[in-house]
Amino acid sequence: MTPTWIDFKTHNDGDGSLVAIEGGKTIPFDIRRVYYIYGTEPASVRGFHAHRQLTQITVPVSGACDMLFDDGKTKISLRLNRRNRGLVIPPMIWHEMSNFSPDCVLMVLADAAYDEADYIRQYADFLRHIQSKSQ
Ligand code: T46
Repeated sequence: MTPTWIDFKTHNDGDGSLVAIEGGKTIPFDIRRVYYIYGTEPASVRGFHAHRQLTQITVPVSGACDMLFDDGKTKISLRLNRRNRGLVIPPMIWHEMSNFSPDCVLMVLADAAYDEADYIRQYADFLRHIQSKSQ
């Protein structure tokens, strides 16, 4: 499993920095939804699910956190800590976020509206789906 990172162009003009993200251009899909996670504690752990269809890109616009990626065969831990770099979360990747810095604000760009039916929230169900696809 090789995670996909997207590096965004940073415009520095001496009075700060600006990063622009355009759907279908900077990132490979039209943005249908944006949400962000903040106010986490260092011990907070979130996620614990996979999506059936949804593709998302996470950008730590402040601070940092870890993201565990699990494709049912391999688990890798990734550190999100660059404000100008996004991590693609493709469908059918079990993911968990942890080790949040106190200032972490994790922005997420998604290619579809919120749909609870798209979530697989039980790990055993996730493994069953992976196994049924590989047969
Ligand atoms: C994901 C990771 C990275 C909504 O009402 N609308 C929304 O668009 C979202 C994303 C969530 N919610 C509600 C559903 C729950 O009642 O917000 C509550 C918290 O959601 P959840 O427990 O799924 O949050 P996380 O941090 O575990 O996961 C979130 C996203 O839900 C998920 O798609 O991939 O961030």
